[in-house]
Amino acid sequence: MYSQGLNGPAEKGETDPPELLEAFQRRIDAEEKIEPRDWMPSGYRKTLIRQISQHAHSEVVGQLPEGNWVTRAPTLKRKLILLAKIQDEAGHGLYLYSAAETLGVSREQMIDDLLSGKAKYSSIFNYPTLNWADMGAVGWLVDGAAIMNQVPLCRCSYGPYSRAMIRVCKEESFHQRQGYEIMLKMAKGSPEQKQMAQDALNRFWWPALMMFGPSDKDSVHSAQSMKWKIKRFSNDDLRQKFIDATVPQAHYLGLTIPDPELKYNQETGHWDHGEIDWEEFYQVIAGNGPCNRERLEARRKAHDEGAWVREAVLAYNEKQRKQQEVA
Ligand code: BYC
Repeated sequence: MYSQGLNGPAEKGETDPPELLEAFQRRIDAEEKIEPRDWMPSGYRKTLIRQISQHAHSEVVGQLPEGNWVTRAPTLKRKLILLAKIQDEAGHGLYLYSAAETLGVSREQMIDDLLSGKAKYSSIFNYPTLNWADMGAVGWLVDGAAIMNQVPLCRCSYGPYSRAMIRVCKEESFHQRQGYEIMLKMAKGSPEQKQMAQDALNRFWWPALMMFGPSDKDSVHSAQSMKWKIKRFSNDDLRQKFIDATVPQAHYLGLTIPDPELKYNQETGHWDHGEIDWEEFYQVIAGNGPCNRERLEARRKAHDEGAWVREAVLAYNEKQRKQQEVA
């Protein structure tokens, strides 16, 4: 979407006045926040629109794998917790669309790009949620990976994005804990429940690692985004931090990470891991994952069925405006 042509001269800042570019970089280096009305390079604006809108879409599409379990949650309490979590994701989408709008893109445009299949959203949400333990694995691993990626975004150089991320991260932290608590219950439950937890871990481990994006050598945007302090860490560094934090949690659950090459490296103090299947990752982000079509279909259906609500809101606003004119 917006990134198409991101490598053209305008996007690299080559058409922006050099003195403005230098002054902008000085502000970034001095850790000043960039606000919507400030001058910014065209590539900075495009990168943020791309990343923030992808992030917003991920929050919205991310409700779907969990929505699958609302009617099947094992108890009323679990159902309420799950509903609250899903509602939080909708709220995150709202903050993020609002943050992207401050950059001059309309919400309609962003949503059109999602529904037409032009815009990306996180690869993880194209995997199915097959058993109740998947709700645990999603909270523990998916929200866990999201926190690892998003805590540094609280220090992103763009003010509205960084401020939105503070609240998002607080809520993600609750989501991660509720997921781990489900895993704990299942892993310490009956042999069948433990097997369900292991099965969920087996299916979500590698896709969770892919959430951090391609390896550093293949990440097209990282270098520039780090220079602009949109990103603070590389994809591989965040992935490694996530693995180092998560492996002991899996051990505590008594579960096995599905990576035979996973090994603690005494010299580096990190867990070395096996090769990620990048072919699978690129297939999923190209639209060919197990649930890509289903997810977009569900979003299109929701959008169509919500048309009357949007029309009613506009009609109400128009009525209010007319009444104020008369008064
Ligand atoms: N999935 O140069 P790179 C959540 C794309 S929601 C799909 O490294 P960048 C939650 C990338 O966009 C979690 N696409 O890019 C919600 C680029 O394509 P384009 C969402 C991916 O931007 C509900 C290309 O690959 N979090 O937490 O520097 C329930 C090259 O990549 C993915 C965010 O969105 C992927 N996994 O780095 C539970 C966080 N990875 O645009 C939880 C904000 C890469 O050139 N985003 N691509 O066509 C980011 O931090 C960065 O955008 C990324 C990628 C680290 C994801």
